[in-house]
Amino acid sequence: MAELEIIGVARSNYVWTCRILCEEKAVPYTLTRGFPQSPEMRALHPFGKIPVLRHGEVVLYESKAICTYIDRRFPGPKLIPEDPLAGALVEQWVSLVNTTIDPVCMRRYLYGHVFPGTADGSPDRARIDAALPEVEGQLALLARSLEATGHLVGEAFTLADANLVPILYYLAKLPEAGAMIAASPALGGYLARHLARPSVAASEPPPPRKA
Ligand SMILES: N[C@@H](CCC(=O)N[C@@H](CS)C(=O)NCC(=O)O)C(=O)O
Repeated sequence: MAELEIIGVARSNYVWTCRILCEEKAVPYTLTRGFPQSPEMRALHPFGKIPVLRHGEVVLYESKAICTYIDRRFPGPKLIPEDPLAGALVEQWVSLVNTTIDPVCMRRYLYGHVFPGTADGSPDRARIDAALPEVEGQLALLARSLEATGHLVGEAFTLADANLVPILYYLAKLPEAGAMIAASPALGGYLARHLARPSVAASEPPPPRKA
């Protein structure tokens, strides 16, 4: 059978989600290094983004599409439930996180810390402070949604959780969002439990190298 490749870098939250899917379903895969906007990624993805999946003749981009392919193509636990409502709720959460929560919490807030673009490399306070009220509101929504079962959809781990956990992992490392997560038993407990999940632990990105 053709080798399945996830192309990107381990630190991308979207790459991590795809790797969690492979681990959950015990699909052998290779993580092939590909940097966003490199000539290699531009040849594979119309906007040069990561991740891209390659599996024989199949080349796919967009993490949601990649995860759907892995879920349907391989045996093992279903990460997108077949039940119509549960499946739709997974779609709902993946869409909401990717189109609304990631742009605020990752691209605006987290990037203000890790890719600030300031002259001395210090955090971009204006950008961070402008994003914080929305970050707080979004984390509160997630906390309320996780309170009942400890999962975004139903009682089991789904693609919705595989998509959210990498984002919370990175947010928890930052001072303001980290304090919000630590202060919320629903969010803090959810993150701790899921980081201990074998599929998540096995694919956790390596720590950044010290300069
Ligand atoms: N909607 C895309 C988002 C992918 C994405 O934004 N990936 C980031 C890395 S986490 C990236 O490639 N950024 C580089 C860029 O946008 O130029 C997906 O779900 O795959």
